[in-house]
Amino acid sequence: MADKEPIVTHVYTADPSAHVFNGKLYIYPSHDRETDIKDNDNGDQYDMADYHVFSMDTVGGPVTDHGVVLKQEDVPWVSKQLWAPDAATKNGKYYLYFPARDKEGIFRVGVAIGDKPEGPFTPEPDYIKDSFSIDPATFVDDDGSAYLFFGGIWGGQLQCWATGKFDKSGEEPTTGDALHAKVGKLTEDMTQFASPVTDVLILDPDTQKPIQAADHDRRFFEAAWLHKYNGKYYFSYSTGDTHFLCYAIGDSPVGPFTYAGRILEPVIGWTTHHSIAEFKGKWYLFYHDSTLSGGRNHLRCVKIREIVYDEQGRIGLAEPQPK
Ligand code: FUB
Repeated sequence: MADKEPIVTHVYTADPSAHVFNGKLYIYPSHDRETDIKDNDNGDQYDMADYHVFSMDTVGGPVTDHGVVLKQEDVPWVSKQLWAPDAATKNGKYYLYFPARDKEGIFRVGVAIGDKPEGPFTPEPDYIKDSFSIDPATFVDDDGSAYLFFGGIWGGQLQCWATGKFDKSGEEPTTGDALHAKVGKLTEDMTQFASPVTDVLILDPDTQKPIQAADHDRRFFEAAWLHKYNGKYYFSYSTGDTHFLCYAIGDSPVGPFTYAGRILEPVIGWTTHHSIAEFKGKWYLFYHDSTLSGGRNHLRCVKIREIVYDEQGRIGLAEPQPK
């Protein structure tokens, strides 16, 4: 089975967040770039400085690169590292959510606003109050309620917020409950949290207790994503150091979710990060690997695979993943 081709090869892309706006498929990825920074567990090599938006009318058809829609120097609070973004629409506006380090080196989440899905986007002057860590992912439910999921451990600093205040010596626990992703409801204008953020609980289907910290094959690491299928809410995520994309199913957008399985086995490159969306009656997994750069972790490329659901609502790949 041949591997999938990258959707574009003229730039490196990663962390694809896909949405259908006005009948067109839009992808909001990270824009990877060359750097001399050596790979480390802090992720310093992911030194991105701007975002492009891509769109297409059909999966597998031509892809339009809408160019740079937001750049680091235009965001007053940012010092570096524009990591995985996402986008949402409400009230006729489009919102680009993005994580970056503030001037003190602490990851925060910002929002930039535009009139069109392809941008450009004008950043709010400061980050979202009380935001922290990385990988924002939005979900707007059928009733118009909007949520922002986020969090990532190790370089993403989630472990530094165990007490509610930033502590740079914080470490991932080795026993007890795993660290949880976070979710907050957004205000009507989409620019702030409407209430304090809460934990995204992923329960073990056998014990109905939270997945444990030592369970690296199933615990949340980064790359939160929420989608809805057949009235159920699907929370999917990366397990990081074990390199799986997993998912859990719940009855509410804010959880709890019960662990349901793996979507994707490890890809070439250290990170794995995805989104899931329906387009023209089919469901797709948007993901990345490092094949375009010959395996360099920080130079990745976005790919697309069809997914299918079985009668129990379990996710499978439409075609098997090559070994
Ligand atoms: O692209 C930088 C970081 O790598 C993302 O924020 C993580 O999810 C991982 O893909």
